[in-house]
Amino acid sequence: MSEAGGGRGSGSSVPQRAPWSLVAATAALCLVSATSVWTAGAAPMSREEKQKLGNQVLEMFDHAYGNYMEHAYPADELMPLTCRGRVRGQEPSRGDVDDALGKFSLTLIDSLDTLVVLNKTKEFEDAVRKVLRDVNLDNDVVVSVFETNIRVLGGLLGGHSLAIMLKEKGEYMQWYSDELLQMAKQLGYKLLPAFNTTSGLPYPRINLKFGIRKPEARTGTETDTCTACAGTLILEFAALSRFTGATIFEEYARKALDFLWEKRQRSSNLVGVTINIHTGDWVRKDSGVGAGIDSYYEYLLKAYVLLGDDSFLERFNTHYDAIMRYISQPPLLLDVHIHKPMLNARTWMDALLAFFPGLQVLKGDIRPAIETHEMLYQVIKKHNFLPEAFTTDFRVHWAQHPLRPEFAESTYFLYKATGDPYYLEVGKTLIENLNKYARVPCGFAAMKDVRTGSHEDRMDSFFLAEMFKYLYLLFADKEDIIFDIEDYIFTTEAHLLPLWLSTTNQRVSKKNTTSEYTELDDSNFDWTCPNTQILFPNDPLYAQSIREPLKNVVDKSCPRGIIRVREESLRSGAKPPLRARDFMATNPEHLEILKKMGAASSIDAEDGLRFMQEMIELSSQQQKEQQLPPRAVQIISHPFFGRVVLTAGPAQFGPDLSKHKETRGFVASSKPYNGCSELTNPEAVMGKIALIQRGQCMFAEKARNIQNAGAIGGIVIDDNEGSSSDTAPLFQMAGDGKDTDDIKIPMLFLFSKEGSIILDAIREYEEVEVLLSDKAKDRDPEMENEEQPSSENDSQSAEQIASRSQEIDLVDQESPEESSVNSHPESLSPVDTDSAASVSSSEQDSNPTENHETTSLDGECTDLDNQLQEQSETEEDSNPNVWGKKVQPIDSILADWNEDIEAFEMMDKDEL
Ligand code: DMJ
Repeated sequence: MSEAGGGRGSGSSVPQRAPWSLVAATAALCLVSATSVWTAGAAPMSREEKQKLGNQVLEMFDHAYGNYMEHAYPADELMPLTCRGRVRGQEPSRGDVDDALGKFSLTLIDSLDTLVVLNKTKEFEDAVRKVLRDVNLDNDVVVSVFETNIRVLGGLLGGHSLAIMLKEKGEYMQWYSDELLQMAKQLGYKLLPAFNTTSGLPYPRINLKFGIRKPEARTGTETDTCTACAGTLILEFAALSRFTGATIFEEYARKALDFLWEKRQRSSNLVGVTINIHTGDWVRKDSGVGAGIDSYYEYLLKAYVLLGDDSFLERFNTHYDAIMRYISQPPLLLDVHIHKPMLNARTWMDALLAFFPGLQVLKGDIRPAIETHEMLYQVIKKHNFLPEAFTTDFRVHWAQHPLRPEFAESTYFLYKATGDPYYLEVGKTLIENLNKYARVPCGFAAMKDVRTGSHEDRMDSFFLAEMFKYLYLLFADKEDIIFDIEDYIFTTEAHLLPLWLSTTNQRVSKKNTTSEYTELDDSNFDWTCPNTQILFPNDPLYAQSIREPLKNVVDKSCPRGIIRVREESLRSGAKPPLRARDFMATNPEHLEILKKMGAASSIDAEDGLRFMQEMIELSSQQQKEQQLPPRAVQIISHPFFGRVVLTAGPAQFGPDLSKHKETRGFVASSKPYNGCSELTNPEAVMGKIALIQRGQCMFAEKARNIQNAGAIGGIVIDDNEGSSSDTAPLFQMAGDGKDTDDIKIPMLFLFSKEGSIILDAIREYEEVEVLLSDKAKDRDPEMENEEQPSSENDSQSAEQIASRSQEIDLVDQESPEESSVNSHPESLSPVDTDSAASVSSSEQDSNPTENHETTSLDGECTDLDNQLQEQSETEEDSNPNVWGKKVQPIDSILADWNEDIEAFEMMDKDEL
């Protein structure tokens, strides 16, 4: 029997759908009205093809979920390269990202409702039984309140929502008595102590066993949280209240939202990225729709849809008006300052904002959704995945990609809104890329670097919670799903909550603050629903006509200024503002302009702020440009067939792999293993790629010794046991201070964990062939067809390798105590793993300093673009880098801009 108070017990009938008010209803109409319309731009996709793609999604899900259950469960996540579970405390810490792991079988809980959506009802029933039998929510672990809410509380509630739906259908889950709901309630009470602040904003972390205050809790000293962290609770907390009748959850989540609303910057109606949970002061005053803020906006609109409370819609509309006014620069969405919203705060966008077109569809604002989605798709086509961050001229800024689902989510919603088969083709590309580049024998691995195609030993739970749901639903017809998806709303983690909750247990008082909202200019909503009902049936080419002018936006983009250029002032003949890239410390005119920037008019002040930002960004870019990008070691022999790609550090000597053809060969261990003297086994390494252990002599010396023995390349493997590119910054191997022109073979560096994958493969398969390159090459389908092992066998092999990797004990290997990074004589310098400032050859095509082809959105560069480009090129040519000289004279000016500088610096450190 459920302890759930006034909530809906199992077996009770599903209440009638709530009569939600106009906008939510029209938003829903946006989703359903156009699905049958075909626009002539893309050829329609046949039912057979859609089914085929749907089945492919099912097979991919089985591969991910099956490997998690077989090799990782009950751990929180699967490590798909080493084919084992990620258990917190047993792996090197990855920092904040580990705060999602609470030793509560995260991936299983996050996958529950996906199983039902994918029609795997039997598996769902088994999974629920496992959760009830195995999951413990009382662990002494400090977890993120935000992640625990969206993934675990949301996962349990989504599971409960579909469990009661199935039970009512009368076939499955007949034994179910709200047990998942009881777990959710238990978890809800565990999270409540986090709200014990004067502001009502939650602490960012909590100890599941000890809460916040107790000394054993090891948390509770934090002062800041992100806006999304405090503002993404209402759906789960209100659902928990309404399911159970315990109003406290909804009350706490509402209080946090009310506080954020009060603290919005009143003149711009924007919110910052981080806020002090005690004082309510904005800690970071930059504002966008991506990392740190994203789901705050999402939950305002969805809280209105789920709870039918007008105040949420009014708040959302007020913020949306500000977003469209300041942040939206179609097709881009660029962060600005909350107190100076005409001033961009960044020159790059993060991958999390890819959810925004989907939210715009729910709002009914289709045009900008189509534009931003198209821009994102072109970035994806260039790099196969959306890099974690990319610049306004579409170069990679942060190169990793943890298989995020936001773009698939927006693709699904845009297809629902437009019915344009183009979006089915987009989904097909996503499926192909996942299988081609991320699929490994034991699951799907995150991309460590989209430029090299290298992997990270990581498969986040949101990949199962969201990616497969959205991809499956994209290709599914109504009859392919066993319930009506329109009766549910998706949380930010794509968990499903029933819309009938809007009329159930409405005991929490609503705040009537209508007078606080700003009068909105109706013209901002010209494109909102219900207009789409008229637009699409009348003009089936609507979506295509919006995409058309953007078709070359990424490939042939003009170099963009770092900040919005005041075009009027240029066109009117006024002197363009001084840009950081043009600054010369020796030019008195420039120094005079700088002095003026500190005071004077608001235009001068704006120029000064922009200048400071550019200086900081350019100087960090300069540092990055001196670094070589990471390289890839791709295992191409059976059973890997190119599917495992390891991130490798480059060498400052030997051939540059981005300019030379890749080196392909079988691997062999050198003797002595450290490669520090003439090899005693030249016959073994002759014509092969030699494996050498790091330490005891210079990298260049190792290279010469294996080269003399006839090796065609070398891989240096770190001797620090357990080191991994997941947790340590990659570096490039420096020379020995002498002339290294005699070294003609390529050398790459692998950390110990990546190296052990190769060493274990040798033990298992003897003959292991690899490719050393700047970027992973396409897998060879012919090779795979020659011998097609089942994924089960592959997983088994990978698992065996993983288990044996603990036992490696090679000749000449130092004990871990003897070896330490500091004891190494080799000189090291960091490799740029997170930025594309140093780009691979394919990236250089879009590098403004290298690509002189300039094209605007519709194919031609404007005079303005050319003017700026010419100006910067001329001065750059005549003024080689003298950045050391440039930085000094502006120190005094910097003092005047302290607050903004701090904000910029923090932005640079920002992590998603
Ligand atoms: C998910 O956990 C959620 O979508 C969240 O809102 C932010 N992004 C991750 C996946 O990228």
